[in-house]
Amino acid sequence: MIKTSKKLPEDFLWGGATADFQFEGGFDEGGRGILSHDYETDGSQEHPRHHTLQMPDGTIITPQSNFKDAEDVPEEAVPVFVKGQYYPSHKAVDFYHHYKEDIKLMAEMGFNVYRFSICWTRIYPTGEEDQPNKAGLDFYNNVINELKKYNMEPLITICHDELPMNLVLKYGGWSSKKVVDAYVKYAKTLFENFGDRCKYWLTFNEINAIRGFGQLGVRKADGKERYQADHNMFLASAKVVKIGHKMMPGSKFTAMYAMSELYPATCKPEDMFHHLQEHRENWYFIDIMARGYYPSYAPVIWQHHGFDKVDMEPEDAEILREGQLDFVSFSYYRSNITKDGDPWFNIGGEANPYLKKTQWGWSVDPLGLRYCMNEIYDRIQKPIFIVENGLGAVDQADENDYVEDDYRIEFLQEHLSAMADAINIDHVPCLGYTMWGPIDLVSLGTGEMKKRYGFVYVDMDDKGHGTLKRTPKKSYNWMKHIIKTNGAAL
Ligand code: BGP
Repeated sequence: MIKTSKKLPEDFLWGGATADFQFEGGFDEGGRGILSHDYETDGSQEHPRHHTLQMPDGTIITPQSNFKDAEDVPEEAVPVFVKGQYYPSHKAVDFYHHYKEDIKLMAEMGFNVYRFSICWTRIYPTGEEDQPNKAGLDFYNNVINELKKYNMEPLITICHDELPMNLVLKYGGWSSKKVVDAYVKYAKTLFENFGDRCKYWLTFNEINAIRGFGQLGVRKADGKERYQADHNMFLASAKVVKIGHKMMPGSKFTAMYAMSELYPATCKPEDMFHHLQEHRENWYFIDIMARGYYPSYAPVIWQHHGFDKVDMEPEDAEILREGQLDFVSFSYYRSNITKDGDPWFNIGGEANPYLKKTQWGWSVDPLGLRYCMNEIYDRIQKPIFIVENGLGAVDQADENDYVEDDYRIEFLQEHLSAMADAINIDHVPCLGYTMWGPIDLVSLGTGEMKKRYGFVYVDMDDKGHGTLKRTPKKSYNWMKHIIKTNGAAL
């Protein structure tokens, strides 16, 4: 068989992706306001949200010890900081003070794109000020200028699962149209200040996957409340896309979806049909935002979640139509399985007997990446962009902080090859690839440092101790070579 070339198109964008609260630190510097993520206190995944809370009489309560589920938390409890407790988002790996060094490391690897999120509360500390915070604008201006120095294209996530805490406490997050207005004002400020140098914009991270923080800030949203909040986010995104196109001719917009590829457990027709329905839980978001209207199957989903319809204003359809995305971006870490008779939500990838698993039980499925690239493009017919992918692993550093991460090289080799096949053999137009966490950062799911993704090791532990020294891993030079050959060496 002839070996198909893995060489990618000349203008392919190679890079990495980060989120502000997992990377920046400096949480109380430069006038930054309090963010919903600042209250996440531990790595327990058993409880939807991990805030330490305070009752109006001053009593401190913690969801971990007092409540089975976020719904059981009294409405009047508000999140508080507890002195001496370590909060990962406060320090993270301190990109705030290391951005020059970090961007240089990325540039030396050959990156020509860097996806990062802007921290909403650095720009508007409460979300409600009339004027933006100058120190916040200065910080991101410096970051963008530094990227431009190395000819790296910024890909900006406007909102990565976060909200200014003030908007959470005052309005209940995305349940309120006030938050839509606050987001539009915030995005316009970004376009005014950075639009001359930034072409690629991403309105929301993993919009189909967020619950709680991302929508309501401190409480898990479900049923109609959740879908109503999603509707407000769709409107917010569409409004901003329209404004952005006008303010920045040639700008390109996307939103980002969590795309675990889904497989039916068997070829039993009932499993297949169940798979179709469950798959639509993801398509719902992509279809609405990329095609600009609610799909015909939407009522099936609503009814499944216990309500008849999402409330909409007469003008909403037009807003969605005018604010369609230019390309579709997604994260891909694993595949999962659906099965008739199991709850609506899919069962984990660990159930797939054909696949290896990561240390966190995530299935390793490179062909699933090629499959979903094809699937998205077949459906939407707009270019795609893989904006997150990678292997979270426990890295063992030697006395010089050097990590021989052959397992990461193997993971990337397989996934990048699958991506190249989707582009070269299947003719899927793909703008680029940004590996998640190119420099080690705090894990979103576990809140820990020990789950690392990077090409660069950062000396920092789960409790916030470490020198923050950056040391390239073995995968750093491997990736550098792949980028240098534009994929041909895969
Ligand atoms: C995605 C998020 C990222 C990120 C990544 C890896 O869902 O957009 O913020 O952290 O997943 O997940 P984790 O950190 O849990 O391994």
